[in-house]
Amino acid sequence: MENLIEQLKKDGFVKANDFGLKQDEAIHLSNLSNELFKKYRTKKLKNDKYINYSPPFSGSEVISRLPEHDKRAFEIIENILNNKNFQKLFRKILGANYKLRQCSLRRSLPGDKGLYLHQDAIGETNLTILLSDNLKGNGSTCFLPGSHLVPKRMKEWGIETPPFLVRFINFVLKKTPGLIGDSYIFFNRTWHGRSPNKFDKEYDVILMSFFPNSKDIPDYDWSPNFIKSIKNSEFAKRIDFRFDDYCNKNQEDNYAIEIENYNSKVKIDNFINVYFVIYFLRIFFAIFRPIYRFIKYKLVWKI
Ligand SMILES: O=C(O)CCC(=O)C(=O)O
Ligand SMILES: [Fe+2]
Repeated sequence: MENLIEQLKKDGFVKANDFGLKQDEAIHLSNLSNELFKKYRTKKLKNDKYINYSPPFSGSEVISRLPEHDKRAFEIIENILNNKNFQKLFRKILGANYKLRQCSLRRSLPGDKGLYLHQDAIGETNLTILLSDNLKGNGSTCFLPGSHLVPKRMKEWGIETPPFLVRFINFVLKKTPGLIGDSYIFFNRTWHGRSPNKFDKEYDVILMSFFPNSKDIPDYDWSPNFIKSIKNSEFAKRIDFRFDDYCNKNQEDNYAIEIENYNSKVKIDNFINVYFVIYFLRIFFAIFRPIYRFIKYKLVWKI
């Protein structure tokens, strides 16, 4: 466990298998994923305010609020949330009152060109579970190891990187290969995207996003019927974002927020790659952003 945390703190992501997920449970989730995507595609399930389906876009397809769709899926996720290893790890990185915001299915489709390199919300930390065997890491979340410790955010530099450009720095990015049921944890501050899917096959994962308890967790709704049906569960406790005076006075220290405070340093084995990427992207954008703007300006004036 300590090694795992050390590696997570060094690289910003880590493969983390032992959260008690059994093989038959992983297979159930994988079959369920196939079933749900098929049903949504053919519009046999209604798409209301709480049960969202995002049709294929940029090579991937998403179903939100997975546990609302299937009782067994809820029980499997509930078991993970109750797993002692899981709880110990998440307490250590997010503080005892960590919250769960989202739990979605993401499918990478054949021909997926990949997702741009980016960072997400402050404090956000993901658990991702593979629902397909994917030893090559095709269409898998990929990372620039150690980049969570870079003081500035990509947005401040304006260097969030589209897939065509990611190709040039591919050799320093790490994919997330594995077998069905394997899982990874990552800080969403780590520069990440999705690798292209070059095979004629879909690759599914569950993405669960956690936050340290704070009043700044972006809002998220679960349907009232679902909330009623899961009373007193660990899941219910973790999706309850109510933030009271007690919490306000007893803000927990946690690593996911610490790394936002610019005090950490990229560790030596990641240093060269991280700073190579930063300079490559900053120079690229410095040269091409003005050209792009110029072309756009010219076009606008012609019209
Ligand atoms: O589709 C993916 O693998 C990337 C997902 C992602 O960017 C995220 O969960 O924050
Ligand atoms: Fe992301």
